[in-house]
Amino acid sequence: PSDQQATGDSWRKVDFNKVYKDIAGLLEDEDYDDGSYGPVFVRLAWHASGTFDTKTKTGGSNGATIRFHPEANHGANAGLDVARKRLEPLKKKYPNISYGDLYTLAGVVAVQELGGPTVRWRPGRSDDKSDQDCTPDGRLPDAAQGADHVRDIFYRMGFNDQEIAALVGAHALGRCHSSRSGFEGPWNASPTTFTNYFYTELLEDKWVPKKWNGPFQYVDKQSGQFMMLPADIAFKTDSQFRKHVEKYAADQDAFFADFSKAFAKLLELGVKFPADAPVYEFKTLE
Ligand code: DDH
Repeated sequence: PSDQQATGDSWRKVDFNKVYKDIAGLLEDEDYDDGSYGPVFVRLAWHASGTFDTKTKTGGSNGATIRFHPEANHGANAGLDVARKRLEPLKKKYPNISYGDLYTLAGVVAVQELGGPTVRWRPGRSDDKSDQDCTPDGRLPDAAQGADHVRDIFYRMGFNDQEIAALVGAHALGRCHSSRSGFEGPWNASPTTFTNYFYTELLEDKWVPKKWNGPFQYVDKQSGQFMMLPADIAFKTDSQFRKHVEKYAADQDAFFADFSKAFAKLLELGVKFPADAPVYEFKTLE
């Protein structure tokens, strides 16, 4: 599936409003997870981009190296083949779109169509032809660790504490799969709607260690239905992160505005866009 590359100016031939609609058409599937591929599309866009390193200027969504072994098989990327396979027919339909543009646009479509903010997005990423620029393992966060590790990882990408706290609000969406990360469960009761519930659940529920044979994680004491990763709990225990968490829990509009900016920045890390690349603000479908 990864044999075709779109490079150079080929994106100019693509009608991205059509691609947006076609991606939106791939979101719903009652037989998959909670009924939507949206959450795993958001995770694909994030993992394709979050490998960026400000010092060496390597990684990021340009090149779409996440398609290639060994990066595709890094532990953090387990399960993302599901999202790539779901999007592959659109690469066939629009051969001039690069994988890097397709994967990042899928994240934007999912955020918007699941009820989140509009996210500014630009085309112009080029596909690598081989695995030579795959990033080393370990550039994405390890969920078993705490605030220091989370800062190391996201400062390397060029984010500050406020932006990190805004980005992790994406954990309103989707769930953990024991078959992928080892962790299990959704963060809240509406995993296919983009909300500020990551923050409200984090602050309002009592989180206790889950009793099971799997990796150490938290479960809400009251219902036992929802989960938090050790790295999620760091946003409550670390006072600098918590400041932002409290704001986003109290003010969904502030969260949406800050998430939109930080997510757009994430998807563009390390990408050199042509000077005349248009900036899209897609209209959410009805
Ligand atoms: Fe995440 N995330 N993430 N995450 N993430 C997982 C699922 C999802 C961490 C670990 C995990 C972000 C930050 C962090 C989404 C979006 C984002 C899973 C479970 C783990 C583990 C995977 C599985 O088993 O299927 C850690 C650690 C961090 C951190 O340290 C901050 C960010 C920044 C985003 C983002 O999009 C901006 C989404 C969406 C999911 C749900 C995927 C799904 O299939 O459902």
